[in-house]
Amino acid sequence: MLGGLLGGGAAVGLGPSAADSATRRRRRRNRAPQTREYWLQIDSVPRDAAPNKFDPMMGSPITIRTAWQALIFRAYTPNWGQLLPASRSLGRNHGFPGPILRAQPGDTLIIHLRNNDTYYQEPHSIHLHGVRYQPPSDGAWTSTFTQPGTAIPVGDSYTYTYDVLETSIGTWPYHDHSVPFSTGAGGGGTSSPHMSMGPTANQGSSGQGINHPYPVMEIGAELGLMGHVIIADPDETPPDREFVLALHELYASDVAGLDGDVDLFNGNSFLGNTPTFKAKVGDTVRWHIIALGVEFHVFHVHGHRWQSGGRNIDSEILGPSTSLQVDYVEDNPGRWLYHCHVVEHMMGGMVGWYLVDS
Ligand SMILES: [Cu+2]
Repeated sequence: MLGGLLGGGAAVGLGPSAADSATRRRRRRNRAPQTREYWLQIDSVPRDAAPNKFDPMMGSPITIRTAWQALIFRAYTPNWGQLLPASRSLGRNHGFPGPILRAQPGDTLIIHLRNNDTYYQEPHSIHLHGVRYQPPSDGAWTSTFTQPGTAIPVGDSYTYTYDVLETSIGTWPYHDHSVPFSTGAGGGGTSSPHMSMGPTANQGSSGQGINHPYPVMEIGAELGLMGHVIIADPDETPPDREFVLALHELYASDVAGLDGDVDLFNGNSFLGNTPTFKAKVGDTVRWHIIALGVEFHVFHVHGHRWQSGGRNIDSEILGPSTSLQVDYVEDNPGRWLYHCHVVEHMMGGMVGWYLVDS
């Protein structure tokens, strides 16, 4: 994957800061708070989760359908002038997952979001975990309690503002939290977990004949509208390697064009199609992992262990909207697998390569 963020990294010192807690508090107090502004746009793009059409784990061709019409967040220059290039800060900025939103405690985070969903023509929003905000920056739609920023119409934009606190340090998900497609903004609707939408039913909710009987909450996130919020500890040395990973599924009952459910790492499925992460012995490594959807997952890296809750482990559970930071110093060269240890998910494509040079 990309440069410093997803492959090479700056050569930085290892180990914890020598500063005591009083010095740390002083350093944080002395750090000038920043305003971090992002110009995000929602776009719709065709996506194939398994473009290689071959699964090296099973040694067999991929015959199930893995293409869908995705919705993605991407970051632009101010006033949505130009798409920003990939960078260590943003990640690949190709939408799978969305751009990394970064800040530090004391900062103000501002997100200008424009809805360019010309395919589904649905209202959308953004909802961040981990930061503090007032209700008008919640982005969470309900039919009975209406607020600005919960259902941005196509072609329109909205600005959200967040306070980044000490308790915000860590890795968090963000995602679309707007209308179930069949109801439209402010609409009603039923609550069954199944609906049909996508290329065969893409007329949008704005009076163009969409008539799904079973709307799904957070369907925008299922189609791809998700990403990572990473709030750094200003007293901590950044890791040499940062790997961002988003776990979720596409359900054939929700997404038109599929003949079965698809299990995804960063919008890709099956070994050789999913991201290949790289490190070398001696690197400090941090995985930033989020999960969305309805499934629970078990993140596992072969040949490695890390600390969690005072224990050494090599597998860790995460459920919908939870996140993990997995930290270790790389000590084991080789070609390794990382995967979800729910076997059905691994067989469904939640598996990738992790390559460590000596
Ligand atoms: Cu899983």
